[in-house]
Amino acid sequence: MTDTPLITSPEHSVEGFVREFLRELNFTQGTVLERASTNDTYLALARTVRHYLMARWMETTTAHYRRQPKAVAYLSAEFLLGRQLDNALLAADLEEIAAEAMASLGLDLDELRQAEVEPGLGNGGLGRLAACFIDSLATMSVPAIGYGIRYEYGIFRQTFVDGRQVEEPDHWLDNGSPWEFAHPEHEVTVSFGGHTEKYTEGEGDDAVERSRWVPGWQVLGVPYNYMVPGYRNGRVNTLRLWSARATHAFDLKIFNYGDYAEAVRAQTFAENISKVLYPEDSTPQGKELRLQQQYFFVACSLRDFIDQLLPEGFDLHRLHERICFQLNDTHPVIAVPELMRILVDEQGFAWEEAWEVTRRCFAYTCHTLLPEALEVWPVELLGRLLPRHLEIIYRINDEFLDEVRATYGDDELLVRRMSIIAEHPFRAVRMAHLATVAGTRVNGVAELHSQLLRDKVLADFARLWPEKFTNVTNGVTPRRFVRLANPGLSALVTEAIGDGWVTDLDRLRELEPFADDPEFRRRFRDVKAANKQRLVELLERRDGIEIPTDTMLDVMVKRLHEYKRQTLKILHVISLYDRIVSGELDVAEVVPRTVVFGAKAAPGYVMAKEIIALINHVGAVVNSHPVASQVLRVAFPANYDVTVAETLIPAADLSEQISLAGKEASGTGNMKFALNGALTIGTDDGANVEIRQLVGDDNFFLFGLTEPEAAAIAETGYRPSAYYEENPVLRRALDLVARGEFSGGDRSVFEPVVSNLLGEDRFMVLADFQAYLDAQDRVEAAYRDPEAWSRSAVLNVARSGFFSSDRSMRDYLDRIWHAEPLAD
Ligand code: GPK
Repeated sequence: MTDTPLITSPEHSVEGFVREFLRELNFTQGTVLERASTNDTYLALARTVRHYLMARWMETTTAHYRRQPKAVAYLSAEFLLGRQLDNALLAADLEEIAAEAMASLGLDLDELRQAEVEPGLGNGGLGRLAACFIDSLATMSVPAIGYGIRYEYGIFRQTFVDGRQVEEPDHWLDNGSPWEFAHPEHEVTVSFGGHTEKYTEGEGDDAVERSRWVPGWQVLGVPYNYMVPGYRNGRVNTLRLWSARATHAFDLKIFNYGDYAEAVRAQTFAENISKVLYPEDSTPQGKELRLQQQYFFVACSLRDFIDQLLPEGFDLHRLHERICFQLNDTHPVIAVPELMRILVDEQGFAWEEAWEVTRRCFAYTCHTLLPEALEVWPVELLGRLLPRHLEIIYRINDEFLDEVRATYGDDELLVRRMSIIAEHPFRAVRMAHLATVAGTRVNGVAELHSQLLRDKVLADFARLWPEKFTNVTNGVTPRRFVRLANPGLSALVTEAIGDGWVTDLDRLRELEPFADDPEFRRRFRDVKAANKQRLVELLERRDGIEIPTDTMLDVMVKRLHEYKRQTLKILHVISLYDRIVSGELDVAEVVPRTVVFGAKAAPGYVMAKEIIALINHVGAVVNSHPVASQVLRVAFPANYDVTVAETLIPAADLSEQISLAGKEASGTGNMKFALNGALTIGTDDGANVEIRQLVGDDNFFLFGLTEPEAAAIAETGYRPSAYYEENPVLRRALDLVARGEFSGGDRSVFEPVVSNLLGEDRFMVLADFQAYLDAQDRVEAAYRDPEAWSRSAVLNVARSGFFSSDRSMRDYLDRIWHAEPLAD
């Protein structure tokens, strides 16, 4: 590589910023200030900020290439980034300069921020975690690259019609996407279909049987690069998302036959691969296009890493010294046979040699405990789409099962349980097994989750390879979720302990003494009140929802899933309503509260959508009841996303983390709330366990069955109707729903929800109902004492530094990647 002179950044001043901005407006947007639309202005602003990061980006990329340190490639089908402008301004230390510069031109920075459409390239926790991780890696100067898919349509936009979820396409690219850089010159060809052929290589004693893939069709992957700026550390890493295009040869050939329509159809077919994000969270549908997406992006990414990021002539026997490919759940696991194929078929490695390298290059993170969330691909489908990969998987499995038999003897039941290939109900590839066999490490995402992986979900594997299994508790980036989302709290904390916490979140501990300082607590409450005001304004502006400013803000935001138990929360609301309306509770005795829900349901998840409708219908009745609405309000803003989270979480008093114990792998929303000074009401599940240990029992409202208790009940046979029969409060709440109180008297509307709870209740809502109500009584009592409550809230902030994704990254670096930050 020759020494090219690096560009210099624009001048770090208001004048410099204004100059660059106007240049962008004129030269790139082709307009002038007087005639510019908000979108023109936003785009010019975004590009201006981008220019300040550009030199750092080029320097970082060049340094990685020149120095070839061990790097991390985070392979993830989802990156739920959230808006980019704010984060870029923060990273480049331009917040004040940009605000002043815009003001000097008569523009409002805040208003321009609102013009950004967030890239919703993920479903929920898993995708947002990936975004937090790449932020931390950049901030910690770790050589890392994120690889994923540039979906043309991200997670659907949710609207409500008669309280029911309706999905609309997410046109996030329509107004232009100033944060991406397309590199068509680095396109990669990806093959699919066709068949394999056996052939003999060499002669006589040296002859080896080999297999080669004769693909049936191909598409191109075009990389789009995104900056991943570190927080004021002069580093900018890269996120590379792949977009599918038709191959030139393919359509040319058809064009030559004169079938224009067919050629265009072929193009559409190819481009469909990166068209839309599948909106299922924890419930994969096994669709062919989804497997195409998975193979498409990992094939592009491996090719890219080998061809673009390694020096020419690099000896791939040493690949593991340069890279760890982290598999974010099973979605990218087809990368394992793909690397084997590259090494064996393309590079001529012996099988054993290739396997040795491959198994050292991958590590696997599991994000679930639900059996239905573990991906399997029908052998028929995988063999049709990727015939060579299926052969490779079979061979990996054969050798693996030999090892199992060698270790345990001919225990065929065990062999069948562990096999990468499931036989029933149809022959299918178990991607979690493949990942576990191939990975150097397998990790869960919270202590309890990792324990349950070892003891239950992957117990056979943990017995065979105990050293493979480890835990890395999730984390969240303090830049986005405290510093940006909660400027009031950030300023207060910085005034108290300095600003080191932004990159060293453990330093929040230094706040502990301030919990006993009445003046600090008063200011903390002022911040909370201001954040509530900000939320009130957002909901009014965005949704036309009116909520009071001065009530306890009780928030449950997360994907709608039965195991997360939004039904338990709404039953609590119903019960409160019932007791108020019946006169059992006097409004004067009730702590006024506003319950806010935010949740998208997978479009095909019928029960989840019924629960959304129930929440909305209950909300409508409660909010319009003259007495109940004095102390109880329900708000369910549609289309909960990262942007809403950033205003909602800092305003919350109470964080609802009420999954059935043993079902939520970790949770990350729970961490964001604690860090922003909400108290948690939660079960002994996921990372709640660690949150409670850290913040202390007195500052956390624990309730409900433990995992072993729930497992024991399931074992002996759970009878939800028994709870209904024995508990009059529960009975009244459920009867209200059944009688049509929230459906205009129509008993049929919510009958499926009610009968599911009474008949099956897979996640034991009824078993935990009373414990939850009791815990809510404790919440009320605690909230009545503002001094004690705010003391607890401050302690939650002070003791949650562990949940920084910077700490998660250190754990991955030490336990899994064996890589380190690249010194200047
Ligand atoms: C887990 F299996 C999955 C999935 O498909 N999507 C998803 O967001 C979540 N997750 C877990 O449900 C959370 O408990 C966890 O905090 C998050 O992944 C990140 O690990």
